Amino acid sequence: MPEPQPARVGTVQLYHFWSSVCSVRCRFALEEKGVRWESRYVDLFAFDQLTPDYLAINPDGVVPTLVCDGQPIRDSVIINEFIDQAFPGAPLVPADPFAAARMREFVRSCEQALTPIALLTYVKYILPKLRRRWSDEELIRQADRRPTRFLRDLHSRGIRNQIGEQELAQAALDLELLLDQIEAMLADGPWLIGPFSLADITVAPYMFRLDALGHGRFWSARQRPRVSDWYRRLSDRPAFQAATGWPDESGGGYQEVGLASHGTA
Ligand SMILES: N[C@@H](CCC(=O)N[C@@H](CS)C(=O)NCC(=O)O)C(=O)O
Repeated sequence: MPEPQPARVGTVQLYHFWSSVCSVRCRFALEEKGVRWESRYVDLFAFDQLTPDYLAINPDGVVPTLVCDGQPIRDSVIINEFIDQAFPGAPLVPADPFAAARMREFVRSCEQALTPIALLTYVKYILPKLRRRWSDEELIRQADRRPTRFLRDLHSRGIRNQIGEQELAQAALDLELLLDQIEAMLADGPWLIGPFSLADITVAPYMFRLDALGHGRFWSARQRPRVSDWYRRLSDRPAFQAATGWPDESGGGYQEVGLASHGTA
């Protein structure tokens, strides 16, 4: 039986936004596989994600979307599995089916952790950035246009200052539990599951985001030392640097609202 060949793919475009954790996740996978891709920048602070053209390829009005040979693929986790299967290069899913299953379990935990990440990010970064660009009336109007209930609710409550301290504290706690899980997983090896995989790639943008939001204190040589060491090795990878280093094309970056990545290790 001949070895299965990776699918033949021609043009690759990624619709993405510089700081979106789900976009970073896909840029990281593309860079790890050495895929040549073209950027289609979707400025979330200009509501590009809600234009008819973009909604035609992503009806949820979210980034990222990968368009490969003219076919859209949506959802960062699905996109990354596609990237791994469709392109040559080091595999990002463990060959052992048990390890692959554990990897997907962990990836699912990361998908669930998008809610606490989004809550913290919204209050500390997204809302302050949006308020520098738009009036509250306009933001309320745009919140109602979000196709998904989750984003409609997040933006509608956020703009009305209804995301309270207790909810944010719970979000931080949920993320600390994820970090505890990572600390435990790293007892078995240098990467989360077997060789470097989509498990490491999937959670990496959350680490970068937590660091940018000032939560780098969640890990250190004393607190969660294995997380600290793993994140240092993760951030040394050229693909991680390319993925997280995409510039804020409309300017300002995290610094605009008093935040910055401190490169905590
Ligand atoms: N499950 C989706 C979630 C995508 C998502 O929520 N993307 C956010 C940025 S990380 C977004 O586009 N938000 C648009 C908005 O807030 O209007 C995925 O993994 O791709």
